[in-house]
Amino acid sequence: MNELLNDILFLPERASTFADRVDTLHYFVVGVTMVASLAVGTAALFFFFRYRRRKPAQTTEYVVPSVKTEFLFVSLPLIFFLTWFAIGYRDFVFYTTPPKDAMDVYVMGKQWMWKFSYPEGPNGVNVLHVPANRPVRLLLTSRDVIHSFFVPSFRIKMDALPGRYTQTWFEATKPGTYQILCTEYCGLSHSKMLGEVVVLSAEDWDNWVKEQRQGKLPNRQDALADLSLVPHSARMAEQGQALAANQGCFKCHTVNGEPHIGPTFLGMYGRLETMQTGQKILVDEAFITQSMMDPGAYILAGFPNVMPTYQGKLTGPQSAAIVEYIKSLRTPDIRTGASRGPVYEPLSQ
Ligand code: HEC
Ligand SMILES: [Cu+2]
Repeated sequence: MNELLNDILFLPERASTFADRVDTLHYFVVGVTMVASLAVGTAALFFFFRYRRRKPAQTTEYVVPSVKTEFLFVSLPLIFFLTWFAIGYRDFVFYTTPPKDAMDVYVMGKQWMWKFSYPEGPNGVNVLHVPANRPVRLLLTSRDVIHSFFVPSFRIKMDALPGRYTQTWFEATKPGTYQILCTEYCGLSHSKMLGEVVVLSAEDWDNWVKEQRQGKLPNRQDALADLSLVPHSARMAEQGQALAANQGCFKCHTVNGEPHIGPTFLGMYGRLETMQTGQKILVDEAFITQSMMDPGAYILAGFPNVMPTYQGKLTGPQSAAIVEYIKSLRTPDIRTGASRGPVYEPLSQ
């Protein structure tokens, strides 16, 4: 039945947990509107003939509709619209909330390819390997212009923006190969910016990870070329640590829990920070990246606005590596508390 409906509406295969939800709502909306427009069309045709003007002098009698019919005409569509909204809202929450145990993959779009890096090391160009039946969270960014990551069979689509992270997630339901398209016009070869997601069974996935560890992927060097500052074999967090040292982050940030000119990196990820404006922000990948690219956008309460911007100094994979490094400094004890103030009083006070 579902396959037939897919064919009628020319929908692509459904291969993620999200696809079923999207399509159910889609069928519901399309089905109801089709039935409704058919009913309106038939009624119109019927009225043309039944109430056509028969004599030149014929007049139409004045009709006063009952409150009941008026009520019916208002409430019936309203009920449908509200139901669609409720289902859509429920699915939206599902779609925007990656499960806590999701596996992270960094995605970088650039003219005209997709690069994927896993926190554990392996990298890929245009081919994303993931295990079936496991949630995967994608952290997307772009090296140049806006791109958009679209996997029709998963019904997911998310923009990749330069200097910023966006996220989306999916759980693939069956092993296979699925197409990735860029859906934001991004220049000359936009239409050739294609990739594929290879969904592997649990066993194949384990084998693939083992193979990657042994460095058998042919384009591995190529994918890591962006991280030229650090040895190619290092894991992402280690690469991040080397980059942070190289970029002078440790002049202002410690990793032992002590505040310095800036807040400590220890336990920073996942902390609920208070800004000078009183606004509270949860420190996630997007916020850490924004702090590096545009540090003046949000200033932490109790700290001076002295952090330089790293926009243009760090490539996408480099800032992803630093984010991964800061994430690796999670500690359960320090995580929930707010940052303490700086060790010195800022000059302006
Ligand atoms: C000149 C000192 C200085 C340098 C160098 C510096 N920072 Fe900062 N950083 C700060 C200060 C001060 C703050 C707090 C004020 C603010 O929010 O801008 C901060 C805030 C941050 C935040 C937000 C912290 C939070 O808890 O929300 C992050 C993330 C961050 N820095 C990362 C980095 C990284 C990564 C580097 C190196 C690439 C770096 N910083 C280099 C001084 C510095
Ligand atoms: Cu693109």
